[in-house]
Amino acid sequence: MKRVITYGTFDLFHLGHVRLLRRLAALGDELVVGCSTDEFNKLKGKKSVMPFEQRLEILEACRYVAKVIPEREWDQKRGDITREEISVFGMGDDWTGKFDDLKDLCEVVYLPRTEDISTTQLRAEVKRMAEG
Ligand code: C2G
Repeated sequence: MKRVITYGTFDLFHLGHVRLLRRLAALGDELVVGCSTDEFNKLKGKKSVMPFEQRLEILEACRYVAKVIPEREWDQKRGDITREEISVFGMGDDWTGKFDDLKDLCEVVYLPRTEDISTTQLRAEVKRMAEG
């Protein structure tokens, strides 16, 4: 059983998230996602539109995701990889190089981001539409 893991906020779940999860899931048999808690997002300097519980439920409903765990801190990845028996750690390539320290535990891959879509862009678009 080849297991893959990734981490993120996944706010306003969109096509970029879907395409990343689909590609990561294709690298193994099961994909585990570490979903950033609201408290951890504060540490990341992020405030999500959707609270953790909603982002968690949406990820659990995604066909490419076998399991969702909370991401509470930067340093939990090594323990997660060991406990979940992970073979591949993957992220979008805006993180290229940032997690290479995990290479002693598992394969580390960075996949191209999906162009022209992001939570930030969606928020701005909704705001523009709401203002008419
Ligand atoms: N992503 C993507 N294409 C987009 C937008 C996002 O491939 N158009 C990817 C990002 O590269 C990331 C994942 O989707 O791998 C989740 O993105 P975010 O929710 O923005 O996650 P982030 O805030 O980068 O948190 O410990 C790692 C952090 O928790 C990552």
